[in-house]
Amino acid sequence: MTQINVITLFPEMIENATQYGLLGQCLRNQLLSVTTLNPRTFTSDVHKTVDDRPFGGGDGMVMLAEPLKKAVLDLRAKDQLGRLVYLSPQGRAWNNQRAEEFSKERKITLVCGRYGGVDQRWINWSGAEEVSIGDYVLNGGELGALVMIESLSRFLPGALGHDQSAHHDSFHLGVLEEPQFTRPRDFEGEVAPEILFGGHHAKIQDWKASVRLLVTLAKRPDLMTSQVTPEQKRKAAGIFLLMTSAEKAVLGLSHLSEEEVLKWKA
Ligand code: 6GU
Repeated sequence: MTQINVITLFPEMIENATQYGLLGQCLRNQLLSVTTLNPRTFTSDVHKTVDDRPFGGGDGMVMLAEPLKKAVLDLRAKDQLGRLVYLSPQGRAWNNQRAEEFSKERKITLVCGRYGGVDQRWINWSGAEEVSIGDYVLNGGELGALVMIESLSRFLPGALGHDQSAHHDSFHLGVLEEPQFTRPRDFEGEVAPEILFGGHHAKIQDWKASVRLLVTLAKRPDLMTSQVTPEQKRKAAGIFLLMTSAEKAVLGLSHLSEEEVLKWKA
């Protein structure tokens, strides 16, 4: 079982948001345990102060080092600390590969800042590694912690249904997933791709692999990795060149030019 501790001034944000869907199932099935600690419970003054004005002035408040230090020491004393992370926009970027790496840890502690961040000396003292979930500013680390927890939970053995695996997900293979279709066959005049109804399992799998490459080329060419072989590219190009404009449209490939795909034929 993976143990994740979250140090946060808003424990309900973590406790509530982890109850749903596959993540909620991971918790109920004890693949994962998430506990919260509130730095406010580690204060000693009557006002339970957790922040103060920044030295030298500036916007916002800064979280005090002491309550965060006490929270970390409390976990360490119980041998529950594990890999220590501070969530901030200054951190190293999170991605699916790091989610898989973190899923192998037995214990993780995520520290959420609020206000204008935490006293730098707490970061220095704790040796926490900093993680960012993207290039935008959040009001606190809680949503980042939830993103980390949910994305790493997908890599826990038994987290996803049988036959499913985070290793088949987008990003893991360096390509996006193919579009999905279900009933009805015709929706608002758009018809699901014919090949999906033919019952040729191997042909369908081949076609899907090509569509994934085409979708990646169309939407996220930056993701295209060298893992994709020239043979796979040639196959995908061949399929694209035979598609009708209705088929391209239903797959979201209308804006992919033949010119671009032809480079794969060379
Ligand atoms: Cl992980 N935390 C905070 N507070 N802001 C962020 C972030 C994390 N990632 C991007 N911005």
